Formats: sequence, C-alpha cells, structure tokens
Amino acid sequence: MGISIADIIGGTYMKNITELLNIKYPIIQGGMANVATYQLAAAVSNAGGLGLIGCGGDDPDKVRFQIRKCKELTDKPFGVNIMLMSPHAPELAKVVVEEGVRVVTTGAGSPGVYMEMWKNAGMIVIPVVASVALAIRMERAGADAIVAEGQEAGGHIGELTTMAMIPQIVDAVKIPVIAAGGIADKRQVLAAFALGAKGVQAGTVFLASEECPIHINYKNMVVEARDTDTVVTGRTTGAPVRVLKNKMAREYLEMVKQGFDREELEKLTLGSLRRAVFDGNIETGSFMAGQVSGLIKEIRPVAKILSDLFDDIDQYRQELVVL
Ligand code: TUI
Repeated sequence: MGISIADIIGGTYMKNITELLNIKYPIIQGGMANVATYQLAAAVSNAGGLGLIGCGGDDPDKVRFQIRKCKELTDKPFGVNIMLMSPHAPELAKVVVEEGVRVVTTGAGSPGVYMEMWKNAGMIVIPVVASVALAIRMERAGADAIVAEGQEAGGHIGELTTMAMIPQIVDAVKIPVIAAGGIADKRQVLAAFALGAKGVQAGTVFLASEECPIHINYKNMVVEARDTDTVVTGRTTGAPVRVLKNKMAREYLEMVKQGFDREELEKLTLGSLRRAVFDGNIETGSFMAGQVSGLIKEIRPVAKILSDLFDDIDQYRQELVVL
C-alpha cells in the first residue's frame, strides 16, 4: 500500500513503531521500577526491541549512571521511563535531556509540564496512559506515540482492560498506539494489532528472562504462578498495584477489610518492592507482575523471548484466522 502526499499532509500517515524508534521488532520493554536496569534495557535493545531504563524512585545520580552504562553496553536505541509519582521526577526530566536520551516514556501520571522541554530537545516522547482522555491530551501536547496500558499489567494500573481500551484510544487519536497489559506471547501480539495497536509493550515476560537482574525467587514466582495468582493492592489508597499473591498481599487486603488507615497500610508496603527484587523475600516482598504470569512457563534469554513473540508471526496469523 502506497503512502500519498495527501496522507502525509493530512497527518494520517503513521510511521511504523519500528521506523519511529529505529528498532527491529515493534516492542518496548516496560520501565519496571528497580527491575528495568541498564543490563535488562541493553539486552532488549541488543536483541532488537526498545529497552528502557526504569527510574522508579531512583535519584538523578543513579539514573545518570544507568544511562551511561547502557550506552557502553549497546549502540542500539534505548529509552528511559520516568515514574511521575517519584519526588525526583522534575530533576529526572532534565537528566534525560542532559544525557542525550533519545526516547522517554512516562508512567503513573501526566507528563504535560515536561513535554515542551523534551520536544524542544528533539526527543521521542511516549507517555503511558490508561484512558482515552489522557491519550487525547498527550496527543495535543505533542506526544509521538502512546502506550495504552490495561489493568492486566503488573505494578501500578488504571481501571480499563487492554481489550476494551485499545480500540477506543485508537479511534480517538492519530498517533500510534502501543498496547500494554496482558502481552506475553504471539497470540496476544496479534490480538493487540487486531485491536489497532502498532506495537506492544511488555514487562512481565521480561521478568522471567535470563538477563533480568532480579532475585531468582522473583523469576520462579512468575514461572510458577497460575492464572488467578495476582491481586490488586492499594485500591483504597488511590494507587492500585497488581502483585503476585503472597503473605504480604494477603495481609494487606485483610487489613483493608478491617479498616486499617492509609498510614498503617503504607507501613506494611514500605520497601516491599526492594525486598522482592533484591532479597527475593517471598513472604514480605511486593512481587509486581501482570496477569500473564500464568502463561509464562520458563526463564528464557531475552533474544529467545523476542523471537518467540515475533518470528514467523505473519505465517501464524494466516493459520489463526479461520473464517
Ligand atoms: O506506572 C506504571 N506502572 C508502575 S509505576 C510503579 S512504582 C509505584 N509503586 C507503588 C505505587 C505506585 C507506583 C509500579 N508500576 N504503569 C503506567 C501506568 N500509568 N499505568 C497507569 C498509569 C496512569 C494512571 C493514571 C497514567 C496516568 C494516570 O492519570 C494521570 C492523569 O493526570 O490523568
């Protein structure tokens, strides 16, 4: 199919995600706090996806270090995810500019106040959104693409599911939509494309990768999880977070039932992500992971994950569609 001049002028010509980001496979690795380090990001970028360094609650020095390390490990494009609830977000927004990062994604809020600075620096900006309204606002503010993340995802989530949300956002904006939440195999990639997405973002599937620098207990919990083994904590405090069921998650939900206040609940979760990622503390860690955990059966190298997701996908699509 050709692209007409009218399409380009009319703004209906959409670059592929692979062209926009100069990558082989249309996939972004999620910017998981404490997990998406430069090692994981470089592995994903070297294998043909877009690796991300996830800033989480890290301070600017740590993020600067990570960016420089990532550049040493890959000459392929990579990006940085800024978690907007972090108190360091305003400084980190400047660090990515200073360090010449080409792609920035954001989560857990609206990056509106940083858009002008990032666009003036020539960066590609891809906010993660969880609603049509924010998608429209981000397009108006100059976003190059958006990640639309459904509530199947791990970590901090919105209300809508991927299946219901993606087509609604695709209909509401002209910029490319990248689907996230619930994507760990080829069938889900094809489903995302069927819903109108131009690419996917995945997090959970990379937790169970050889290169992911998390405690082995975390990887094993993902591999051993069944379909119903995630729960959402934090709904009552306004920051819903999907985690694997464990003692901590059960205790948390029990405390909510009994009417404990926010302060008490936060005491329980304080430092819990670090206890999961670094200590592999099965009882008191917060093992953020998506609903697709039940689909992930083994720990694979990142390159194998990407080839399993995309190689021969068109052949597979033709076999699948039986009308
Ligand atoms: O951000 C994520 N996932 C995350 S962030 C994180 S760190 C954290 N830990 C504990 C509590 C809170 C955060 C762990 N996982 N994904 C992207 C995402 N963004 N999902 C949902 C949203 C979102 C939700 C509401 C984005 C914007 C939004 O509304 C903003 C507005 O102003 O409308």
